[in-house]
Amino acid sequence: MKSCNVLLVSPGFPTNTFWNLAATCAVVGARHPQIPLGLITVAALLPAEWTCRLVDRNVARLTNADLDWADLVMTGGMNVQRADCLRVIELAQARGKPVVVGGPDVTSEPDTYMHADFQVCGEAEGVIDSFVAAWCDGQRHAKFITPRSSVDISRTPVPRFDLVQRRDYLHYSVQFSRGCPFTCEFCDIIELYGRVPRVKTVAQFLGELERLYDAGYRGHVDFVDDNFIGNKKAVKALLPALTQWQRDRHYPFWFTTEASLNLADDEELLQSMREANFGAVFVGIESPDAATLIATSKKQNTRRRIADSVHRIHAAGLFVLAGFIVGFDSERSEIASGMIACIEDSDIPVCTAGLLTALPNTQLYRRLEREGRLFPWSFVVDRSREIGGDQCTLGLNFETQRPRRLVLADYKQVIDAIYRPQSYFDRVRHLAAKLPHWPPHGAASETLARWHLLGLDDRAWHLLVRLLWGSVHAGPATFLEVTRILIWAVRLRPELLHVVGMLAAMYLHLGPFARTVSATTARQIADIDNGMWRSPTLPIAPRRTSDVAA
Ligand code: B12
Ligand code: SF4
Repeated sequence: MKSCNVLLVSPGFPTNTFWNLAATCAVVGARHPQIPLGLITVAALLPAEWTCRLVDRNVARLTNADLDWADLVMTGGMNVQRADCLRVIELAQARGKPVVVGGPDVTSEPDTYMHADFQVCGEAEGVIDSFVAAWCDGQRHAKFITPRSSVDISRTPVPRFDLVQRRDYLHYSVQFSRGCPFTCEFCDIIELYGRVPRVKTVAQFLGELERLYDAGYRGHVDFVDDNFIGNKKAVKALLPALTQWQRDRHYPFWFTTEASLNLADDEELLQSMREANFGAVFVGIESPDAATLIATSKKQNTRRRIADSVHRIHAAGLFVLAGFIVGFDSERSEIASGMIACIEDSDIPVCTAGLLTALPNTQLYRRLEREGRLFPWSFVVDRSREIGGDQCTLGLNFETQRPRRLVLADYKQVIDAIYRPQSYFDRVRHLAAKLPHWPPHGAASETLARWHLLGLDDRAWHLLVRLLWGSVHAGPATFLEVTRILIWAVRLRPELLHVVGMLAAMYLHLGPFARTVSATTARQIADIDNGMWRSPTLPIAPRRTSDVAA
């Protein structure tokens, strides 16, 4: 096979988003939180004779020299990367380079990317061989579609971790499964990756970790699974092997992941995760209101007191990060106070509280379209060009059931309350008072035992100074709280200094970000008050035959 120079370009994310974590990255000297796992997985699928290079626009510039080197440019990502992805296509084509675009955004909205030379919709494993054959045959325009859930990921090769520069990122990511069995109305994951979680084999997955280990990496690894416990049987088979693998190597990694709240019901599973050195889990709680959870088909979060479930996860040694959403149809006026109370009772410091966004390719989107309440997607895209942002500032892309002003005011109340420095650090303190030793095993804990003796190693001193310096920049209230929490941890829970320092570092981004969200929301409220707001509602979509039949 002829060789081919492939330039993989990860498009930039907007900077003013919840997950950008810029100030947190600055503390540890990284430039971006996560590696572009999708693109480096695609790279691993390409023929061995082809040469791949990666430019992640979140950490490096894309130069003309990069483009001139390439025979082919491959790019793509998620919806918030769209503006930059379109720019990458333009830049590459301007230098005469054909572009292949793939990833979740093109899969959800292929029409936006019509002018790319090749489109790949769905998971690349399903069509990459057809693409390579077409390319080698001299074709220069084509669209490839992988049917949903058709890919057997137990055949996915180890991602090309070697293409990323370790120092640029907060941590590495891996993926054990794709898909989630639940049916949440607003969720696009089940539309993109299906409802039957597919998993890698244990040997295959440990092989991926081995690759990171052999490359000398130690520390945080995030499982980017849609719902880590979506296939409990497979996870229960993985965890003992993972624990043994970790033990044999003296726990080189600690893990985070995403899982549904019913994780709290399975004590054995929680213990196995702790044994394997999981330290945190992101949970979509969405709303404290049971009627809302039922209406949005998130029934797994009902039939329980949310705070009790979260405390059970904390007691097992994993701290919870959570997603909350304001703007559901069934919400009532008490939503703000209920959500604030739920967050405070649960001691969850890091909450992505966002405005409900109807993402294309979801049940919610289709329902709102049928009901004639959906705004054209350009509403989100145009505003994202103006203010960047994510679901915190760009949500509510539909006619809300309650007056829009009230929904925005409730949202602002939540953001203002939970991200006040004192409120955030009180939650950190309450959480830390309950967490057992963290992370459960391994090198990180040993480092922190040295903190206890104040025999800090160079790296720990360096991080401490940068954290304090960053908190000075975030304002006197933040500096005071960061200092207080560090002193508290050193005196009372030195073995938790790592997690406390990490949560403090996250606040350096989240505190100022919350203030930006609050100001943007206040402007939206003022626009409504001043009569400047007009809903760009679409005409009611014609009913489809399938809807009539149903
Ligand atoms: C980890 C993750 C994140 C991380 C960051 C990831 C990163 N790269 O920086 C965090 C937590 C920060 C995040 C945040 C958000 N995320 Co996110 N995230 C994910 C998640 C769970 C895993 C991503 C991943 O690594 N997957 C593993 C790789 C192997 O899969 P993949 O990327 O799909 O790649 C495959 C194919 O898509 C394709 N492919 C991908 N790229 C390309 C390129 C080419 C050229 C080709 C041919 C093929 C191809 O082939 C790959 C192999 O099959 C996905 C869900 C998922 N299952 O992917 C959501 C997902 C990507 N996120 C999504 C969204 C909406 C967001 C948010 C906007 C809102 C939110 N959910 O919080 C924010 C915005 C972030 C910001 N900074 O503004 C949506 C995107 C929807 C869309 N249509 O674009 C997804 C699909 C699901 C979801 N709702 O969360 N996210
Ligand atoms: S539990 Fe999470 S991933 Fe699963 S359907 Fe609901 S929102 Fe989507």
